[in-house]
Amino acid sequence: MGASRKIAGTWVVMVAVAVAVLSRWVDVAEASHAVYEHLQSLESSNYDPKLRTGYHFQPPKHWINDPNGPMYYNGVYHLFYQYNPKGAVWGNIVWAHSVSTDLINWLAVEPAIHPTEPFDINGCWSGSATILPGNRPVILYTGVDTLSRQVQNIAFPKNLSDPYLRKWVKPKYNPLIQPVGGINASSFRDPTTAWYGRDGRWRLVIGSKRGMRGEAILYRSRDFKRWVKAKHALHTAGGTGMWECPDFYPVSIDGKQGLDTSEYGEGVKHVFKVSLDLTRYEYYTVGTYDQEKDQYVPDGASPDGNTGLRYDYGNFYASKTFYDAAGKRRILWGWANESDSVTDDNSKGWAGIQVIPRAVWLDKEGKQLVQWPVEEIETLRGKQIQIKHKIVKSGKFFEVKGIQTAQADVEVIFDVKSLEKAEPFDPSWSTNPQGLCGIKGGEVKGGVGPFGLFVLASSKLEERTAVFFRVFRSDDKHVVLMCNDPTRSSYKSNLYKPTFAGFVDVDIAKNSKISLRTLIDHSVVESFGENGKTCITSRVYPSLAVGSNVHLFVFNNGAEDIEMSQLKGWEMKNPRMNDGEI
Ligand code: DQQ
Repeated sequence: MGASRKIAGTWVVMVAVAVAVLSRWVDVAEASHAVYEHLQSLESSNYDPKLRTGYHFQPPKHWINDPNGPMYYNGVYHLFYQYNPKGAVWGNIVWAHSVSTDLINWLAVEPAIHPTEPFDINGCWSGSATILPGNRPVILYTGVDTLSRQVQNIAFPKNLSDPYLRKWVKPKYNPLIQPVGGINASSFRDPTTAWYGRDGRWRLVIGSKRGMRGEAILYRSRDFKRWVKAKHALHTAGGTGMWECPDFYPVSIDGKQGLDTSEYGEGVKHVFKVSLDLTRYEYYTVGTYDQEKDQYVPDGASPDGNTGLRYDYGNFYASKTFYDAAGKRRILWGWANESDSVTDDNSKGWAGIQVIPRAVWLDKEGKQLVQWPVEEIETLRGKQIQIKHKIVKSGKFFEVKGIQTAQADVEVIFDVKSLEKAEPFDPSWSTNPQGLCGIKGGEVKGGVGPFGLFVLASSKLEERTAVFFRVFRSDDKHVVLMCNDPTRSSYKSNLYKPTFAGFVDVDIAKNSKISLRTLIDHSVVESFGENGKTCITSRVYPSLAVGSNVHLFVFNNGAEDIEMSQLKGWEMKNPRMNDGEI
């Protein structure tokens, strides 16, 4: 069978495959997370530090999932997140809470929301923060009530003069919004940040589904207390299943500056993102929001569903953005689950991290977003090396020496001198970059590429994760694939080691150069292709390439020589990471 036929597939087949592959740790049911009752409250006797991240957001122990209600308030960044205080698998969820003044150093404060009331006694699930006029922050979250219905609740800070907003109160008039009028009570969750319309009404959406149609159900309110369901959803799409963690926000058509969630009008486009429970990946569209009709319509080039655009083509889910009024930017947080086995998660005593927060803005051409790690992360850069103008010959690799790279930030620019040997591109590959990377991984020789980095590698390359580009020639242009191939990342066999990939929207024939930045942190590799146009996060668990035995290589498995015009690498220091409560 031809390669193209192998990876061609309909929506249904792709979903079925994704579900089958992912169901080894994900229960694709209405609860959306696998439930391991016997492990939920099992304290680990040790908290294995070996592959813990050094500068990614992580509590000292136990399970974390979705980032919740990120906000900037009176000089402090707040990050809440779904947390199991008793074990390293999903369960017993509370809204854990950390604060920071720089998005890098975090202090843990007490959890903000616990299941205590009839309207949330069976779960305090994801939600968002909104800053109301008069500088008053509120949280909207999903509660699972005594009848196991998903309802939407509100919570307020108890004391606005506490700089860390440690205590939160839930008014007795909760729940604010209930699943009535035909709404499926077990598929009704994750309220967005609210936005304020020109007609004096607040709006928010809640993720849901009707049959297999994903829905963003819209509610309006004048007083933030009484919410009325709109006649039409803000947006829906057939065949996409449950929409978890919707996010809806404006972006400027010009420049990197972020916009407050209520901005509307000239010079503004909108972004709508959902986390698809069916595939456990996220997709977004860029489009137009008509506030009179309260409808969002994606642009033509921006498909809904699993062929659409992704913030990140790797292990990244349940993300949420917020407007950072201090930095005048929109910041994205996303959750990277483990790819390790549940037994190993349990014996490590920890599971899940948040990726490095990223500034996000609309690309110049208006068709996609661009993301870049917040600049504050650069304050962690320590010892540096730089290499310039090195030819990487066909089939060769070399080691980057001079810094430790278990915890590093690496920026590299490749110069592609000739595209003559680029492999032909089969058009049927165009909707499945991940499948293409699966058959043309880092070891498979090509024409122009694969070229890139072997990160978290052992000294003799027995273990390595390949992050690379591969250039194809199609009828009228060149197609650039960016790929993360962890198939040789570890000797351990019980790991989930999928190849992850996305295409990079770059005119390589015109530019000739392409850039790659990779944040390496023990068991996570976060890569940004062509200045943040395509991003891939991958979790890996080497057994040899650990600590001071981690190496970094540049490789080229293509027939064409490549010039590495520049490589800069920095060791990354440890920030304060939730090491004790305030
Ligand atoms: N996680 C939360 C839900 C959300 C899901 C529960 C997404 O609110 O839909 O922990 O990961």
